[in-house]
Amino acid sequence: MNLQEKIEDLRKRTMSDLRAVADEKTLNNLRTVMLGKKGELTEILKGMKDLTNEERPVIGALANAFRDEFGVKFEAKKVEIEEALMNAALESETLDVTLPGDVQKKGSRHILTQTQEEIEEIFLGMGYEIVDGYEVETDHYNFERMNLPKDHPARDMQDTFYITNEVLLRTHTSPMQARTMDAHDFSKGGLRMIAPGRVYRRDTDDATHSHQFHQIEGLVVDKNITMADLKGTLDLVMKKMFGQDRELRWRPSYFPFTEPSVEVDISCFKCGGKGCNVCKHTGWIEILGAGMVHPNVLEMSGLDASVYSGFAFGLGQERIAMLRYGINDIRGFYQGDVRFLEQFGK
Ligand code: 2NM
Repeated sequence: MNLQEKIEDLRKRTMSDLRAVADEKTLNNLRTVMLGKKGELTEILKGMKDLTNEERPVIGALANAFRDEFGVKFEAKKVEIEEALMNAALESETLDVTLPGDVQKKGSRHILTQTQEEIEEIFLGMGYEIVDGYEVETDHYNFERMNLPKDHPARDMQDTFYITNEVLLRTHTSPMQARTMDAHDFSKGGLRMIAPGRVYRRDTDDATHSHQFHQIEGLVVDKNITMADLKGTLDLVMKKMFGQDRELRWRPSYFPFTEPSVEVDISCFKCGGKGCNVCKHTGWIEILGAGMVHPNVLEMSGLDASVYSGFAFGLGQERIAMLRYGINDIRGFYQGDVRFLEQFGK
């Protein structure tokens, strides 16, 4: 077999091998066998220098044509293999994007949480800090510091869940007010805070009473705080919550921790004051209690009550939500019945 025939033979074998190749590894091996350092075509090209001047152009042209053809067919085969791989992957990994997805049922915030957060936003906007804290409290912070002496009727065993003589479930969020006043550095300015959270009272549960419920109490202490600040603040907050055309009615009241104390009513947001079922035909809705912080309460936090004064208020979250949404049984808040909860989904 002369060289020319050898090349032709190699070319035929190679092209046939190339056609048979079905994977990338075999394809690359074939290239190594042909064009690698010791490849068959490489050997032929290396042998060119031993050829006669007549042979060299003929064999050279043949070998080069073969190398070019191999290059082209090699690339074509490579693409063919890649496409086959891609098609196989597409075939085995088919995904019907038109299938309906798994519908995720979306929950929503509890209506009490929504109520609390809405009120928090209003007070945050006025520079108040939001403080939450212990539900298990000491007699000292829950009562003593709120100007409730040991023999005060509000400390009656009937009304409070005691754990020991000194430890109890808080009956209001006021203990957090006392704790925050204690920690506040009044040399850097006054205190503006609200304390939202769960409180506990010994009571028989019915449509309007629960042994645990939620409050928000507010407290502002600074120099020169007057009842005008209390009135202006609550007027603004009630209008934001119940509508700009609300009127506020202030009635004298009594709390041990404030003096003077007031009960605040708002004009009915449903009938505007004419009388309806929401306001029990009075035109007014009792909405919160408030007052000027009792000097004793200030003094017990180390403040000079002749220099500092403050106002405080407290409201019930359940009561607000019940009024606004026409909820007539407080127990609905705590039962977790989806039919109740989803009415307030946002
Ligand atoms: C109310 C009504 C009136 C009140 C008082 C205080 C504190 F800590 F300053 F003494 N906190 N909250 C307060 C005053 C709460 O709830 C109906």
